[in-house]
Amino acid sequence: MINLEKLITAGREAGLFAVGACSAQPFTDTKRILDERKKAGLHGNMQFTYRNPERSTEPARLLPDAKTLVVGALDYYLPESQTRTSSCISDPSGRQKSGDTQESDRQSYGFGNGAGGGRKRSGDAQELWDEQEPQARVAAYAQADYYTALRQGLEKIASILRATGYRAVVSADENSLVDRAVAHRAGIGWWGKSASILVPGAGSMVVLGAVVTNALVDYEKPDFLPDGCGPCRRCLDGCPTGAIVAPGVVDARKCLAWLLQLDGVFDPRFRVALGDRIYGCDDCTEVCPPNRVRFSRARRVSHQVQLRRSSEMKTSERKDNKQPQKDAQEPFLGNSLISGHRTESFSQQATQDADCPPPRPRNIHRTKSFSRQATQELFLENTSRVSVLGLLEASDAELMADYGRWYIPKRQARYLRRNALVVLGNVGDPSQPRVRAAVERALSDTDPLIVAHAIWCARRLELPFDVVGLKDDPIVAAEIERDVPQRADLL
Ligand code: B12
Ligand code: SF4
Ligand code: SF4
Repeated sequence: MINLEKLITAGREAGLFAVGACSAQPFTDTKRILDERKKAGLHGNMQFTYRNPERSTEPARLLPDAKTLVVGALDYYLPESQTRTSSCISDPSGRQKSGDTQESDRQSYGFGNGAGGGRKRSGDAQELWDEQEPQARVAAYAQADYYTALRQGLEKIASILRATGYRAVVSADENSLVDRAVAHRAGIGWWGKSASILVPGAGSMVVLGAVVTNALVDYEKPDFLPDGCGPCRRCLDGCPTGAIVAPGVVDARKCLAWLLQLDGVFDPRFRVALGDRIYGCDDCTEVCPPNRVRFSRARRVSHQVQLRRSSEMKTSERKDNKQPQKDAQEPFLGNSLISGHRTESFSQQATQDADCPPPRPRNIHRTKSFSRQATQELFLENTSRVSVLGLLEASDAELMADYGRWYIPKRQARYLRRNALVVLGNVGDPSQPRVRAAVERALSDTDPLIVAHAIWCARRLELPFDVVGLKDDPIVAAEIERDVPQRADLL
């Protein structure tokens, strides 16, 4: 019998926000739901856990004598004012660092600046964006490789189990488990109406995974956390496409996060709603009060830090200033949860902060140059935004090198261009020569998928267009016939 507290300590030291445990019995309800939703078409042709619901809901398929699931959640909300504590991120050699996280630690795991972060760099590299340049948004969970950090945390737990003679397999964001169902059973969080698991203290901005083991762990049977949503239904009302068709039920056919990952023609009904999103969608996350409380607190902390810094600057010249300085980077939340037990309730009292807008990327640098090099640097530098024109100007190899860790349909770069053309139609400025050049280039592409979306983009930007070679291709012909909603700002 393994002591759960030991596993919790190891997981938390390795950066996990919450750790819990539950039995590895099959998830029969989840299997039934997967089958029902698949039958009703709500899966929108997704594979993932829908490919083989039986396999995804039976932990014993991963480990034949599985007895326990040790579940971990990694907090992926990184406001500018808060850096991860050192224990979250070990360096590539596995050595744990002490003290506050340094910028270099964050970079070593691809933790860019997240939403709104901005690292000062020297020389020209800081001048990257033109103020007119169309930008596309990347959802927060994809702004860095959080799954690697999550798996490392879980591996730490697995290594303890293995060292004690047990078998342990890590699964996070794979198709072998339904991660939310596992986290829910372990009492890590409640099931939000958005369908996401909300962890007290972190909200829904966590990624989830588990260690499947044949060890018996001495956890008390966890209770399901009580519903923390109450009467709130902001996510249902705030979803731009109405994809949350009932509390906890997402119709993937309408979900922008899925439509960006689906192959074929981008569903014309949702192109305008796509707005400037290029990967993932954060609307149901951003409207959610428990998350907004965090944005609001981060703003306050950031403001306090700025005030403190400016006051420190003013007093630094005074040699007699011996005031103790509070650590500006101290985490303002977190590590309050052990084994799924709540120490902070986030339900409706959170709404006092709920009107704080979500953080938006700042530090968008400006330049007269639009090189792809700049796009790439921006992707590394400020991973919440990417250059739409940069995407359309890059080669396949460059796109896959830069964005290959995203889920790209069929691993084909043309889908990044397809999505970029829809975004360009929504946010591009047709008076810009570089925008017109990108549309013209796409119109003369040899790939009907690109030509079809370039036609939509040209129409949306109210640019004249001419299709030469592919008029008879069915998807191009359909696009020529299509009515395209006009952009109010261009009228
Ligand atoms: C396929 C998939 C998607 C698909 C489909 C999402 C979906 N809702 O099914 C798409 C591409 C759209 C997607 C989007 C996102 N995803 Co995703 N995705 C997955 C994946 C690979 C499988 C999910 C799955 O099995 N869905 C099947 C359906 C049936 O599950 P479900 O929608 O959760 O349905 C459950 C509830 O309805 C619940 N339930 C039943 N009755 C009731 C009644 C009520 C009242 C309630 C509240 C619930 C409830 O039971 C159902 C079955 O378990 C998992 C990784 C994994 N292996 O588990 C990540 C995962 C679910 N995704 C994740 C994330 C972060 C996201 C996004 C936030 C990313 C983004 N910003 O774009 C969005 C959120 C969209 C949303 N509102 O769900 C995280 C979720 C973390 C969390 N805190 O919950 C996961 C767990 C990845 C990970 N390992 O961390 N995702
Ligand atoms: S990810 Fe976006 S489109 Fe999908 S359910 Fe959430 S708000 Fe709706
Ligand atoms: S927006 Fe409201 S209803 Fe939706 S998950 Fe968040 S708290 Fe629950």
